[in-house]
Amino acid sequence: MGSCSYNKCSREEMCVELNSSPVCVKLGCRHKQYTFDEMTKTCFRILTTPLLRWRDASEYCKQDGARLIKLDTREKNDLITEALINVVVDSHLWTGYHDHGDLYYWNDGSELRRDSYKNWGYLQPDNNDPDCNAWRVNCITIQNNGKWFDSCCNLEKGFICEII
Ligand SMILES: [Ca+2]
Repeated sequence: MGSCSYNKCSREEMCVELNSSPVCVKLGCRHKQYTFDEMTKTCFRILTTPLLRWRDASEYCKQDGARLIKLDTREKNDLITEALINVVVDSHLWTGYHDHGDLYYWNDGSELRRDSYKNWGYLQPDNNDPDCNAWRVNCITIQNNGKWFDSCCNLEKGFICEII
């Protein structure tokens, strides 16, 4: 027997006690422009307008009470890849991922470690971006095939936010 005082519901769920047992009831995302995925417990929003630089995209997400997405599991990357099929876009979208020196970080400050999930595109990261002068190729995009690329942070692109 348990109670809602010790519930393990996610932030998108509410705990109710049913016959003295805690049950998680799905609430959906608290921002209606976001889509909730049950399996990965992800609330995400794909934006193809406005096109923004990485830093501005990050700020845009914050206005939603969100952040640029952290693609830290295969399931989550697959979820977004599938969602991108329905988006008419052949360019790359910003993720919440950037580098600092030789290290890569998510925008929550956590480091991408050797054993972290990764889905780099062919020969990526190559510290190169054909669309700009290659001196700030430090922000990571996801293409609609799910592969990651390091790109110039100052290019204006679509992006993906998530509420955590
Ligand atoms: Ca690259």
